[in-house]
Amino acid sequence: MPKKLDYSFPKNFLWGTATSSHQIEGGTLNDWTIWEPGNIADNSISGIACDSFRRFKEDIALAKKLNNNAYRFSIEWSRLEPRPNYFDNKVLAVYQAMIDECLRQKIEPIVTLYHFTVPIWFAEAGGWENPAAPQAFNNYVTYLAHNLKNLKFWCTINEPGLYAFNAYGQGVWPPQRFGLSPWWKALNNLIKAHRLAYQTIHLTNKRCLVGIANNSQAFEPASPNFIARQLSTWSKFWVNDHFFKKTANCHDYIGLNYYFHNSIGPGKKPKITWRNDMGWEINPQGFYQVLIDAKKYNLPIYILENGLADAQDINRQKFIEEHLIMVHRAIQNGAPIKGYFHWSLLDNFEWKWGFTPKFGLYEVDRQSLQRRPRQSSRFYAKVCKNNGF
Ligand code: GCO
Repeated sequence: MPKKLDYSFPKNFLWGTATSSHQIEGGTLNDWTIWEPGNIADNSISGIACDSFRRFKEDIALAKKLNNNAYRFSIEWSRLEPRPNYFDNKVLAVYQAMIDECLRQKIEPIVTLYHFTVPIWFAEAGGWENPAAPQAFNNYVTYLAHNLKNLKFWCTINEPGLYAFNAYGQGVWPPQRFGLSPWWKALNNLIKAHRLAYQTIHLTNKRCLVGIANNSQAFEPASPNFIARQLSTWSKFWVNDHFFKKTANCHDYIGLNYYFHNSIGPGKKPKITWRNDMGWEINPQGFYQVLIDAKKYNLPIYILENGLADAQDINRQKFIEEHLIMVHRAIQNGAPIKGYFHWSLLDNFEWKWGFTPKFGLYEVDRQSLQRRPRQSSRFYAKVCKNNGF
């Protein structure tokens, strides 16, 4: 038995790590594959990534070494449905094998159906702006719901709001459609897509849990100024609550990813003292706010991502400790948090930043693709083993 823990977590708490298909699998052919050349700053396009589509057993074994009892990964829609309405059985068999391998290792698989990448045919037909998009997505979901019979935990869409903002609002991710109208259309179609998917999965699969992973952020007014307070409340609504509100009754759990804290509006911004390698502020206090606020939904809460880019592994252990203290505190204060997934299991393709940011508990050598545990992974493995620290 470990010595008495300072922070012990509820029984059956899920301790996991998270990844996504395009970021780790390698050899994917989707809207990002087409877009990357010429758009990725250091030209480290996704390419072979971590070759995880072939090495998934090795990677699930890494999760096992971390004493994870859960693992979140995603299915690459473009692989499974390379042409409209044509589903590749061989690809299905690989994803089924990933699920089975997790179950065999006593790891609960949590599977995301759409994590930022779409098939080329879908993108060419207008992507998420196309009014037919939710139905096209539902077709893919129907196929999965009929086939993945032993999957309990489904996450339909990763960060719909953030994706719509980056791809359409700001226009910095494919399809780079900048404007209010494309943004609004895409966002509303994602809302419809989740609602349909929720129903579809429940029709065939009675005991499943279905939700999304929302990019939930902390917002604070920069000053007590009226405008700052209004702007902060307004931003919080649009980023954290809008999607959940529009898809009310279509969530069996509240899935959220936490990375960002924002000081909003006019006023003197507090000096940021802790940042990750990408310059993003690290703010565990903000995590607490987000978690306590999610109590209002009266649903179990799963933290489906939280992590940092830290190539030297100087801050990762402290980051995990400080964030888990907030999770613990939120649980003590009534937030029904049931699981924590660290982003990420291994270094991977960080979207428009290429392979430079290192989010992994395991380091991946870009030449040999060999995985090596970072020091902080030993700490996380202990936390998972002891259900606390
Ligand atoms: C996101 C995604 C992940 C990222 C991670 C680190 O939040 O953008 O879910 O794909 O890699 O968040 O930025």
